[in-house]
Amino acid sequence: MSRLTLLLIAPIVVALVGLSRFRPAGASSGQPELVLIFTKRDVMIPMRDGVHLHTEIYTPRHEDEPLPFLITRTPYGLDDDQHNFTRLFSLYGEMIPEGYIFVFQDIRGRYGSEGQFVMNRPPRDVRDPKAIDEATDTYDTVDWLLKNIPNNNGRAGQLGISYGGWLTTMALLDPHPALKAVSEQASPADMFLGDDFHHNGAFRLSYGFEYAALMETSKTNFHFGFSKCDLFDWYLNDLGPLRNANRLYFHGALPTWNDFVNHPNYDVFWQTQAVAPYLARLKSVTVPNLNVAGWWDQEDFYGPVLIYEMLEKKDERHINNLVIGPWNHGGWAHGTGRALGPLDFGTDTSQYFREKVQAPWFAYWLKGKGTVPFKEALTFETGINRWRVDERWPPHEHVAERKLYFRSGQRLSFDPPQETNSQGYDSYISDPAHPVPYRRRPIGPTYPGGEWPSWLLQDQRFVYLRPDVLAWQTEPLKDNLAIAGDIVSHLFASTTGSDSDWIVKLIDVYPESEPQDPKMCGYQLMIADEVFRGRFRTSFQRPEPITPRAVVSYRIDLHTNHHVFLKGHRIMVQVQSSWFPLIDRNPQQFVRNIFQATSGDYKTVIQRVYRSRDFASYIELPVADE
Ligand code: PG9
Repeated sequence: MSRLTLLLIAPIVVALVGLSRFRPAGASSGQPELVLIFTKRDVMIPMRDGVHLHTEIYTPRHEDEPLPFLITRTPYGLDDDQHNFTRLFSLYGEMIPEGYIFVFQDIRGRYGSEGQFVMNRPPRDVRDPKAIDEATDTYDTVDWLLKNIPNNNGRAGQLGISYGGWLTTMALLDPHPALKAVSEQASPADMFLGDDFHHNGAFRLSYGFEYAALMETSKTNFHFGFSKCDLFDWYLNDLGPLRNANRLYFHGALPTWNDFVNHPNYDVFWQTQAVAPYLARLKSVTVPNLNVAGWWDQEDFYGPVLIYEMLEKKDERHINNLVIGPWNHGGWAHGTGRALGPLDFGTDTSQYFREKVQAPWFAYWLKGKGTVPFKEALTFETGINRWRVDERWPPHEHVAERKLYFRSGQRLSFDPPQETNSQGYDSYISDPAHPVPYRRRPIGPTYPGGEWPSWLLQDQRFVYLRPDVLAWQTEPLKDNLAIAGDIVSHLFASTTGSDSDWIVKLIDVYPESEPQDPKMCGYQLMIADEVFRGRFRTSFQRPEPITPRAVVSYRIDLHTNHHVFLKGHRIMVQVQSSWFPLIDRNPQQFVRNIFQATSGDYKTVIQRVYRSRDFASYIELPVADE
């Protein structure tokens, strides 16, 4: 088959299939064209400890020149169609014409592979020659491929999204010399501080519960059977306090849920699983790595940015690069990326990434073709909707930190407040029996599908003016206001309880008149958001009660961003103390372990957010020259 035919067929293949993890099994047709392009081998590759991993290897039929391997490792199954070809090809349509030996592998203990699955298996003790981890499994796989698959060019690349991204990051800790390029995409980096399972110590209830059930009920994906359609209601009333999860539903059978219960603080368990210490030990970056993240990633935004930053410190060759686009979790890998939620970006962002960034990037490093597609950091500037390249991220030149203060009368201003402490605060009652929903009800299951993938873009008017959600906003902006870099919120707050959650949301408020796009009229679009669990304000290892009524200062990282608040828009900040059931309810009185709290431990409290001269709450914005 000629390269021209491949070029014509590959896009059809992409159109035929969807993203397998989010699609109900059997919902898509097969991929007959792939059978014409590839021959398939199904093998069990032996690892150093004797465990065999199920692997599918696809070699282009009509290629004479030696080709590199492109490896995807996954815990979610290869999802073969009726021709026994994996539907994971849907992710790589733009790379098929270039010519690679595609390799797809079930990781240890999942689907067709032997061994035991361990959620985010911590890296091994390197002093133990018999020890295994995801890095050794990748190493052994590459080694076997080089020796057993003919006509390879001695190079391998690896890429993956989320769990697959994390597996890719793990491979970097001990890379096989033939591993010449990787792309970690939305890899979690720390499950206690910022990714799927907790944020700043606050437990991601719906995700943690449903994901533990998904992965550890059987060797294959499993969806927990909820008895209600509105999971807000289910988690509040059918589950109730977290201790009921094992008593009523899991019965101690899910290792990951038990780990949540037994490790409520940032102890050695979470620390040895976090990737930062291992990346810190690397002497230098030796394998080119394309880190990929999405501005509205509902699962893992913290991870890829942290991994980029950690590797950047030892990247003498400038081979550690960053792409952040206007995407949800994995959104760059499928569809055009022209729109997300209510937004139209005016350009096919995902298509652009796959065609003009990812494909040439691997072609360059694995086949020595063309040039690197961009230098250092490529980010999509939302609001104004354009790609920008920077020589570093966050950019330093032409960016100044400015403080946007909370003021009286629900205002936000760059001028600090002057009120005394006794006058300068806003207040609300936080009642754990009536938590604030994190997205519009009814709230469906996380997987499959539903509104989970785009909830971060929902109009925040659905909670605006609730008595337990405070809001402050600027006047309509006289000019565009661009931000590029790290946003931090500094909150001065008190509670009548002895523990508390603080959720901060930075919002772009559209004007009351949007004739071009009426659905956006007055829309409250979340640009950045985060939760902080008050008990961890001085240490994530050793939580401490909050002194009731004491004013406490919180620094809450709202992460990096690249956005333009357009002329006529307003900037808004909302603060609340629950975000349910995304985050479990804080009992609002200090208990040793929230996973063991009883119904009686949950208390209603009065919260104050200060905006006075001495306790001036503000958002630190990286304001950029346009
Ligand atoms: N966000 C998912 C995940 C990754 C790693 C551990 C746990 C969950 C995923 O999409 O793969």
